[in-house]
Amino acid sequence: MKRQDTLLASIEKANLDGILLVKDSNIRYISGFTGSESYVVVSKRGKAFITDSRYTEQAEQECPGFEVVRWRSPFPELEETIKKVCERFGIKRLGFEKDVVTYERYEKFRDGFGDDIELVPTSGLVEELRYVKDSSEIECIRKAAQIADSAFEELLKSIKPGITEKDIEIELQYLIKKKGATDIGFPTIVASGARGSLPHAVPSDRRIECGDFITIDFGALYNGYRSDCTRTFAVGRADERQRYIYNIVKRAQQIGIESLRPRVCGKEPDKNARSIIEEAGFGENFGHGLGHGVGLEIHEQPFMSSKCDKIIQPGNVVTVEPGIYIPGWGGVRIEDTVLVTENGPEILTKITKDLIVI
Ligand SMILES: [Mn+2]
Repeated sequence: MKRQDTLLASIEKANLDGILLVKDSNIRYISGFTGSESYVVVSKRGKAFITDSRYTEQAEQECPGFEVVRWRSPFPELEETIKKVCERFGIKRLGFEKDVVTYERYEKFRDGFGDDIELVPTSGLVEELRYVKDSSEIECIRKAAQIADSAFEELLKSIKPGITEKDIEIELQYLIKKKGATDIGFPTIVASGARGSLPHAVPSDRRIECGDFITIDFGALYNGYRSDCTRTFAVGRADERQRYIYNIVKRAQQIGIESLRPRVCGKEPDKNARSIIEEAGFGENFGHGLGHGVGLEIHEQPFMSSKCDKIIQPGNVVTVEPGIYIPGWGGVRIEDTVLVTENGPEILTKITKDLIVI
């Protein structure tokens, strides 16, 4: 209820009579609905959950306080259904999420609603509320992180020269689900040997060789919430250059985490971690931002790059994930999911960052 009340306050502040939500994660946050392809209208006068026959029963169970309105044959079409809801709730100025409503969908709404309802583009009204996690959300992320940690530790036992990156991906997915996750948190990245220079490598048929570095970026989904963790480790042995570069990234990651304190600007941790990598001469090999928020989505606010203007707050859950990527050689990335507390950062993904050699 508190979330809905806070949203109502934001709507009023934006001088709107109501808001139409179409983004699944925002709908879930506000209504509790775990499905997809549905629409929510929130206003002072009422709250409607608009969906078709696939989801009406589920919505009635999951969304107390919402009037469930069915559309699609034999019921009226979507535009007409939403229009009627707005008329009943006295909505003349209706906000919509401009970053997710396609132009085609906007045209259909505009033409279907006519002159009586003004469509007003909005940005981040619900995301702004999701930015600071409450204790129930933090517990879900914590649980997701625990499951993923445990799965990774078990996965290591089965990695040996000769198996492929895809074998690793499949085994990790199996372990994450077996240990109680709803699903994996996002498509797993497995990058071995020279492929390690690809920050977002899709697992391939490449076979693991002795002396490889392997980077695995993985997470679990638990009750709608995600964890995100990356480790780079060696198979059989690690040479001097591998250890040297690993330790630079490890140091940068540590500095990034230590910088993650309430009331600092989100660009600060990026700057501090990046300076370690730059001073070591690898600035050009670290092309992405330091990290991002994690929650109902795998990538959400705050996006911690050099351009971030968000202020870090207790209750933010973010990743810290510097990397060094060298074409032809490979790469290293180390990532944790970190909770910001009043007392400083708390690391939720707890796998060791001492170089693992299996
Ligand atoms: Mn990440």
